[in-house]
Amino acid sequence: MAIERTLSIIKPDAVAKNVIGQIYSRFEGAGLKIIAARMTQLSRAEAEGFYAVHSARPFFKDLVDFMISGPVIIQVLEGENAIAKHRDLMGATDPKKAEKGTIRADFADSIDANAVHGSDAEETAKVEIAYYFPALNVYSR
Ligand code: RTP
Ligand code: MG
Repeated sequence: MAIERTLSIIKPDAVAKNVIGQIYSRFEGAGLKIIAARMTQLSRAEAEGFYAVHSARPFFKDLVDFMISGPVIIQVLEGENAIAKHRDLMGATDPKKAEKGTIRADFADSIDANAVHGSDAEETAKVEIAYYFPALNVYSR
């Protein structure tokens, strides 16, 4: 199986709930390595640019407002089949529909405040990693 990289964000609701460590433990428990990370408060322009693919959707403004409502932690995860593995750990977009034991089932409150983001395909992972880590200061071990 291929070693992949994927972009992960711990969203403002999960940072506010103080569950950063618990979420990191799930990544590590699944064999995903954190090879780059930073905590930041996104600007409106940064959040709009990141979610540009959703700019015509009715929930776009709420999504951007939510993403800039507090600090986030952004990381690059690396491992076998990392993109799909990470999405499995996250669970469905709507926490009400997320499988038991997933991050969103356990820590998210609503489809808007849903704890985490994860790249959904190889191409988007590449674009998203470059968006937040243009210099790619990653530390492969
Ligand atoms: P994400 O990009 O944040 O990892 O989430 P996702 O792939 O599971 O879902 P996506 O379809 O990419 O949507 C991005 C974020 O927009 C919000 N959303 N709201 N009200 C709605 O119908 C709706 N649909 C999506 C969610 O917060 C979702 O995480
Ligand atoms: Mg998405």
